[in-house]
Order: sequence, then structure tokens, then C-alpha cells
Amino acid sequence: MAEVDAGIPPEVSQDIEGGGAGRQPHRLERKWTFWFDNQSKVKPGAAWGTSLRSIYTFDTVEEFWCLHDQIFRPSKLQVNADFHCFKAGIEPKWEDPECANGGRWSITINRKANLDSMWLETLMALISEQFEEIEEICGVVASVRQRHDKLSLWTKTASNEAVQMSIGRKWKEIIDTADKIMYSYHDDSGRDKSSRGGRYSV
Ligand code: MGP
Repeated sequence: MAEVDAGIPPEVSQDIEGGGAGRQPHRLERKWTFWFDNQSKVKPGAAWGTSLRSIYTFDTVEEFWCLHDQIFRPSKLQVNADFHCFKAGIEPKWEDPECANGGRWSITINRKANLDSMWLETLMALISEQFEEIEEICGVVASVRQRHDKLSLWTKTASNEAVQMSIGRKWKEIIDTADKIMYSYHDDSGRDKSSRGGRYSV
């Protein structure tokens, strides 16, 4: 993933900017930012977040497809790396004020093809504002780990069970899975694993 580590390579940058050349680009409802984190490169003992980088903010359909096709496909990630796509202005951290009272719906995934397709379906649903509760959503994270891969949809108000259940049901439809998905509060994530548990499930 040398390309992402070092930012966007110039030839991809030209493609992104030239994507709508001569035509009117298709503007999205809001701006989104792709992020990248490669924790395998971090020195032992470094604080979490040291390797987290915001890579590119976009607001057109053309930029989105160029970025997705050329770079942001999670099956390309090495172990212990993540891609994030968040609303511009929200950092993919529990500490961000928009995330601080939030949580995440998560699904574990065992096949790379499913990781890529569920990530893409989620991205398309977000940027085309398919969720009724879009204002409650912060973004999505694709994580590649030794044991399995994971997709997480981050939301703002963990304690609002009705809203989270509605988002969870819609997300399951979007990623087209019968597997159980679990919602956890960010507040619980710092605790040891035995006391974390999912707060809601669909
Ligand atoms: P993870 O990368 O979200 O989950 O968090 P992973 O690797 O799938 O492992 P899990 O089994 O713990 O779910 C791994 C660890 O990174 C957490 O336990 C925290 O120590 C740290 N961490 C992750 N996030 C998203 C944050 C964050 O937003 N803020 C801080 N301070 N630490 C975080």
C-alpha cells in the first residue's frame, strides 16, 4: 500500500481531477473523506492514532469512483490496516465530538470478495444518502485483521436504541446479509473484552 502511505500518486490525482473533464461533474449532497491507517508500521508503545491519515476529500460521483477503483478497495489492505470513509469534518476516532457519544454496528467477514462488495454497497448507500437517518451516521470503516476482516458503521447517539435499530436493519438490507450484526458503544470499547458485549443486535 505504498501509494496510500505516501498520499495519492500524481497520476491518480490527475485522473481524479480530470474525471469530469468537459462535462459537469455529478455533485454529492455533502463532502466525504477517505482515511487510511496502517497500524503494522507503528512503533511499539506509540499512541493509537499515530498512523491514521486523512487521504482525500471528495464531493462528486466521478471522484468517488476514481478513488474507489484505484485505491480504496479493502482486499488490497495488509493485516492491521484500515480504510475509513467519513463525513468531511468528522475524524474516525472515538474522541471526535461527533463520535464521542456514539457507537458502531459491526460485521465480521471471512471472504475478501464479501469485504469488498459490502464496503462498496455501504459507500454507495452513504454518498447517495439512502439512509433515512443519515444525520446520525459518521462513516464506515473496513478493517483487515489476522483472524478475520470487519466492517463497522459508526453512528452518533449510541443511547438512542430506536434510531440505531433502524440504521442496523437498513444496513443489513444494503449489505445483503443474513448474518447477525452487533452494535457496541465506543464507551465500552476501552474495557477488557469480557465486559464489552454488543448492546443491540439485528
Ligand atoms: P479496533 O481497531 O477498532 O478493533 O481497536 P480491532 O483491532 O478489530 O480489535 P478489537 O478486538 O479490540 O475490536 C483496537 C484497539 O485500538 C482498541 O482496543 C483501542 O485500544 C484502539 N482504538 C481503536 N479505535 C477506533 C480507537 C479510537 O478511536 N480512539 C482510541 N483512543 N483508541 C482506539
